[in-house]
Amino acid sequence: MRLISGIQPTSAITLGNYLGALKNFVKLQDELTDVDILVFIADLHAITVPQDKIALKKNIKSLAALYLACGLDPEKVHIFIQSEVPAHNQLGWIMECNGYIGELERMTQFKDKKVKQVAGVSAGLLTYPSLMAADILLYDADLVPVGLDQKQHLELTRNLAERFNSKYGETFKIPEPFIPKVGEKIMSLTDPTKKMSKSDENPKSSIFLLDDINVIKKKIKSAVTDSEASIKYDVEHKPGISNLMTIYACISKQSIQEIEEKYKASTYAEFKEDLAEIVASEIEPIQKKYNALIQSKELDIILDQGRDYANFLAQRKITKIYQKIGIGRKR
Ligand code: ATP
Ligand code: LTN
Repeated sequence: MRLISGIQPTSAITLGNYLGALKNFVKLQDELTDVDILVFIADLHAITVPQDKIALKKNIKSLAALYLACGLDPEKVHIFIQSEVPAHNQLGWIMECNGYIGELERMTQFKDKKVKQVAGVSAGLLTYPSLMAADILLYDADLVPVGLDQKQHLELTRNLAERFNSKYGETFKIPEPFIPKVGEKIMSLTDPTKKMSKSDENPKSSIFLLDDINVIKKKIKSAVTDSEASIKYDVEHKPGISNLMTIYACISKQSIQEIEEKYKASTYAEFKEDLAEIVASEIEPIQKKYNALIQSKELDIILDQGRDYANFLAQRKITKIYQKIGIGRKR
């Protein structure tokens, strides 16, 4: 069985990325036996929107260190940088030729991001899901742990794989998404009807794993809630407190019912005070490990090994795919 996932190095990662994706990579690594796990840094995806080259370089390295600091074990997981495995681009092109503009235009993320591009919408922003399909299909992955916002891209990946298989014969495994039951969509702290996102213009909306611990606590204490002041889970009518309860549940591993019971006589301020401590105690050790790793040589060694392993698998697969399609000379 094989598992693959990636995160874009578009900025420092948020608590949403951590609870919706990264924490689950670690959980699956610890729970599953006999599984080959690949986790990569999706730098080719990051450039679908403008990036500052110095910041991008820094974010790539920083994400690699965060993967390890959050608990990915290089003995169990192959960590690599997407752009260091050229077969992603090679299969990405084939997937572009196998997909339709109409289905790409229907992607919610494309529609949301398109309107924010002041300097023009890149063709890559539209074809991004074809590259994402390539990332997954190249490795015949069975399972792809992601947050809810990526579900649609996973469905497209499955469609592209099935379409290719019926056109050229059995080639790709059809992957399954793995979306957590709690934490699949952590919401913004300033507008709990919107997803917490790395690229939100308001820094108070998102908790970044590398934020100063006191800043993290302040952001939680000033998170938007309703005026009713009862700690009850009700996404429709009380999205702010429900989001904070989800964060609490993900980290403490208590159920929403247990949290409701525990805080039935408490104020929002008391609940937020406890949540701030819980989040801080989750993030503080991550930051300590991160600070030790970011300057170490270990990081480069791990990324070199990950690149070599990924290239070995990916090269073998792309050769077969070229043969199936009839491009090149090799038969
Ligand atoms: P950007 O704002 O640059 O689009 P992002 O915060 O949406 O970034 P991605 O790199 O697109 O982050 O996502 C990495 C992983 O984190 C994906 O699996 C995605 O589903 C998950 N994820 C992102 N935001 C959240 C969130 N708010 N809650 C849960 N999971 C999330
Ligand atoms: N599109 C994803 C990142 C990503 C990914 C992948 C996730 C790129 N390729 C392959 C899982 C598998 C996002 O979070 N924006």
